[in-house]
Amino acid sequence: MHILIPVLPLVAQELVVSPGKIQLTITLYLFGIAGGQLLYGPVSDKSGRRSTLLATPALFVGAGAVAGWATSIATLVSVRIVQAVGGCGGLVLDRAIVRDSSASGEAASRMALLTIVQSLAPGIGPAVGGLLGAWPGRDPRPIPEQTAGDNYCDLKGGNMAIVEAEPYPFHLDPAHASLVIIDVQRDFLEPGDFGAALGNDVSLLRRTIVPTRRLLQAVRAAGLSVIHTREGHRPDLADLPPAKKARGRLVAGIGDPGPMGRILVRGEPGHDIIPELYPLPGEPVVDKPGKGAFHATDLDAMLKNRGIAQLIVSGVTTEVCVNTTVREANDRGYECIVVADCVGSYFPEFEEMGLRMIKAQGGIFGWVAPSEAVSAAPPATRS
Ligand code: C5J
Repeated sequence: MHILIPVLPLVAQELVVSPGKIQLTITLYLFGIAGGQLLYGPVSDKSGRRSTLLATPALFVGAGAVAGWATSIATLVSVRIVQAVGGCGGLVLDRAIVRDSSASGEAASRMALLTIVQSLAPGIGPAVGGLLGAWPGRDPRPIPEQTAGDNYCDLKGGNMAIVEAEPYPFHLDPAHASLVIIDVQRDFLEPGDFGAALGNDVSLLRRTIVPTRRLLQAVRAAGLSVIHTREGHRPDLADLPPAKKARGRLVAGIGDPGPMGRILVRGEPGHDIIPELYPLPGEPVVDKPGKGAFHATDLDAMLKNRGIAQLIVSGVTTEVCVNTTVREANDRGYECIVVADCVGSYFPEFEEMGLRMIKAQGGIFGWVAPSEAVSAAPPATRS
């Protein structure tokens, strides 16, 4: 168990889960150990102590191997419980063997010796885990340093940078640019929530999480402002147009009870931003009742007050709120660069067309570029 402790943040990053979820791999492991203790007494009474003791390492190692390849938190936690049940065989059975085979005066000292030996593993486990985590090829440095390279410093220095974009290179002015992350809300992205309940494949949106985290970190480190938006309505639904409420003829639509509270209602868990991309204190969150982030919000004033003229746009969904916002921004005179791998749609064909519509006709609404090209943009004036 303890070998995992130093690398938990890396595992959380790889599986794109919150610190709270990744720590279940420890808590539920301990529950597995507790449950296993109840199991092995009766089993070994029937099948023999030694044969049961020899079978448990197989369970431990097998589950450990599967854990190493797990690609989702659900798989990782499940196999960790199995691993714990395997691992606790030794804890119960070796004590039972000592008790069965010791003369009455000897048992206590032999058990104490066992406890000493068994304490060594948890003692050295975190150190081993730390070493493995820092093994060459498993670089634990923060993401922006890995992805942005030398050029990143130029962006940080506030120099104009050239982003390789379509339909042609975009001159990014970090001093007057802001990252706008559209509607990465639990109602849209969480498995089992509103978007999924409508029959959508949320993994198509969730694939944007890792690149957006990288972009977010690079942009924050470079000192650009970050603005988050959330689509949703007042709890009394006074700002929900009846036409929007009626649209789709949904059994459970906006304002109705959903898997994470009332659907798209402010203050409800599902309305909030996913933990992986949660705003830092001080980063503005714009609550918008419409698809576009400018409609009925103070976003325009906020941008103008900060002297922002360029928007780096990410979020969901590409063809709905991202596209609507980019068009609104374009009409208000902002230059938008949409980050292709950081926007997502439930419909791959709309994703593609949504991006093509932005960059068509010489960039009729703006530019499109991959996140790497934005965070590692070289300076415009390199000697
Ligand atoms: C939708 C959004 N698709 N944020 N909202 O209803 O794109």
